Amino acid sequence: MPVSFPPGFLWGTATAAYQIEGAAAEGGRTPSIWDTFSRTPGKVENGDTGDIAVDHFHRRAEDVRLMGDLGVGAYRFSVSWPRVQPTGRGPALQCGLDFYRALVDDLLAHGIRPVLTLYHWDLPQELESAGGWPARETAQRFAEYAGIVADALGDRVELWTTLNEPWCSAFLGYGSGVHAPGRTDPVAALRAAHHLNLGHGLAVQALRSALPARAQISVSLNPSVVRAASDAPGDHDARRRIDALANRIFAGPLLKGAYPQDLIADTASLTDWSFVQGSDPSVIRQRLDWLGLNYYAPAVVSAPDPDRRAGPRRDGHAPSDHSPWPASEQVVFHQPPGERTAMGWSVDPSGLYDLLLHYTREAPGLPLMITENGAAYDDKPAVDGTVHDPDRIRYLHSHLAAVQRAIADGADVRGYFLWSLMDNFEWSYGYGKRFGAVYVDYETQARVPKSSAHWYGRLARTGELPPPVA
Ligand code: IFM
Repeated sequence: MPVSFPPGFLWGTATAAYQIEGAAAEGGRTPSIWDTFSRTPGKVENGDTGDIAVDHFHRRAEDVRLMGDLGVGAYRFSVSWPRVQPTGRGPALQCGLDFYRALVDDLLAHGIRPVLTLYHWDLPQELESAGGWPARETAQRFAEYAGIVADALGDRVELWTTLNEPWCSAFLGYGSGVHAPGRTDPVAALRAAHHLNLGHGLAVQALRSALPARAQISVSLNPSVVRAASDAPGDHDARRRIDALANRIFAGPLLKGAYPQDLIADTASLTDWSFVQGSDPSVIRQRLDWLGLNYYAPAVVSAPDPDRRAGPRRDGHAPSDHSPWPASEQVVFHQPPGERTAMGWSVDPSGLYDLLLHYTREAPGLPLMITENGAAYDDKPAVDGTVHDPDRIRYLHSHLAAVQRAIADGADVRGYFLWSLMDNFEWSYGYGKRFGAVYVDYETQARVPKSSAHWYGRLARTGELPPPVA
């Protein structure tokens, strides 16, 4: 029997600044690495950029009203670092902070709890030019920025998350190069992972000293649920290697205060890890109030294939000649049979169940929040203008049923955030992939709630999982 979701469970939607805001040059905002990357020919499909995106910067009030009408109880958004601290150092830009204050005030007026992400991939370009995440200094800069945002919004935001999906920042940004800044250097990727971890730890310290005691602080990871293709020892070892690079490189220092020994051994031909300095592990391991987990699909791997020339890439991420897996480039990734989304990602809710139970064991007593889950489909308006997305409803229903099973089996899950509130800029895929519960007509910027938005709103209002039909 499915259990009910616990009282107080947060039903939210999620977005990120660069994917929705637009207004790229307004109010003193300077370019982030994603502005530079997306304006570089060939980096993003169709030459799309976030210059206008879905114009949320100007349509903030309308978008909050939309969420209010749907009945969601929480909204996870990110702050654009170059909008509030253009060069990534020094004083804040008040008009940037004013935008987020107004957003939070609108949310609170509609009874929607704001959940603030400090970093969803838009590093100020000036900091990248000074070395980016492979440089230690960037971690210090991130902590300074965290303090600025905390001072400005700490009186009205209770739920905070430092980084979103640091794996993508490090390994897609500096390894395979399919994300900004587009570098393809495996050692830079490992250094970036460490400095993201360090930046998280320093930022938590800055937040704790600036925020009231009621503030709750977290980080949002995108752990890979990695499965071995068979019981062969080589496939199990491939699983271990990818698990270390995808998951334990973050969970190890964040939750246990140490990098896994097998990760250090696997990458020894590339680096001696001397960029990890004396007290870094204890700085990284800060007390968290909850852990954010983003889940889309599992990965299936088998033993390295020495004949592979180009490195294998993570399923669903844009193709690259460079692997995001330092020293494990030849591990083979498989596409399991069965249903897929428009990203080519398999639909497998059992992965979400496994993830929640895994972190229940790994971090006993730490509440979990699903800070992203959702699916892209090729949604199109019908002649009457309505948008029906039964595949997305089925996806959401099956994944939420998996959450219920995980709760029944002991996972302390406190909330769920549908990715995404509305269609938006899907990174190197541009506007070609639609993840939204709300359809956006990119010509007119009109918003049309899809049938999944109404379905999800009903769930958010009642707390009861409706049948998987509109
Ligand atoms: O759109 C992204 C989001 O920015 C981070 N998590 C995955 C989503 C879908 O790819």
